[in-house]
Amino acid sequence: MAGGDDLKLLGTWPSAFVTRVKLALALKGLSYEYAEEDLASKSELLLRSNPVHKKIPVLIHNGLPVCESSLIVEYLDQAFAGPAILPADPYERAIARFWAAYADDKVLASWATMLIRGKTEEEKSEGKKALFVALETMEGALAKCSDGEGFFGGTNVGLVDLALGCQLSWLKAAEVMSGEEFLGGDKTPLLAAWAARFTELDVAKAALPDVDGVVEFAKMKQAKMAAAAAAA
Ligand SMILES: N[C@@H](CCC(=O)N[C@@H](CS)C(=O)NCC(=O)O)C(=O)O
Repeated sequence: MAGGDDLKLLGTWPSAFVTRVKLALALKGLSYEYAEEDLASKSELLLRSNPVHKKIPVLIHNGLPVCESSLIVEYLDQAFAGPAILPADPYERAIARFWAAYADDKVLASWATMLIRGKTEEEKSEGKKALFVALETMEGALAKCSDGEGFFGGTNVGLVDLALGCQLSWLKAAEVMSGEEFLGGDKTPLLAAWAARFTELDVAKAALPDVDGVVEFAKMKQAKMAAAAAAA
């Protein structure tokens, strides 16, 4: 880390958004202090650092807070040396941002609906269907972006790899909980190989949450939602 740089990350362990930032920090070889937040009782530091959304992750760099996981990743890429996360070429940069946003808006939103946000069985089932569609679309994006290399960023892990890679424990948990295969089969063979490759990276081993832990967390969220619905 550059001399005198003080980095602190506010997060929660299961959050894919936090995992994305942890991956970027690991990729850049940066050491940082990590503070686990209790979202039921947010710390003064979190409320002061992200007064608008009051959400994690927040990265605090030398006392200055940066909010929103994708913006934090871009900030880290610009503020620190190390492997580039965004492409240098403006057009490729725009394409990478497009697919990273798609990974959030379609992939993440779909498994979240299926596992923790969907209120009815119908909503959950719609989430599952949308997840298959979104992953098939990402399969096409991988074929185009990787140019025959191993990652969305080509030979290197880039913005889209982080955006989808941070979701891998949740996608595995979705497979465990539903008995469906989301990554693999004849629809997403490239994506399945990419996921295996990504999971083997040291940065992924250091940052991805434990799948069993995520399954337990999702079940706990589902039980809470069911109890709230029964009480309503
Ligand atoms: N768009 C945000 C989403 C962050 C987010 O949704 N964080 C959730 C946890 S995964 C949170 O802090 N929720 C607390 C709340 O909504 O009060 C990002 O990319 O950082």
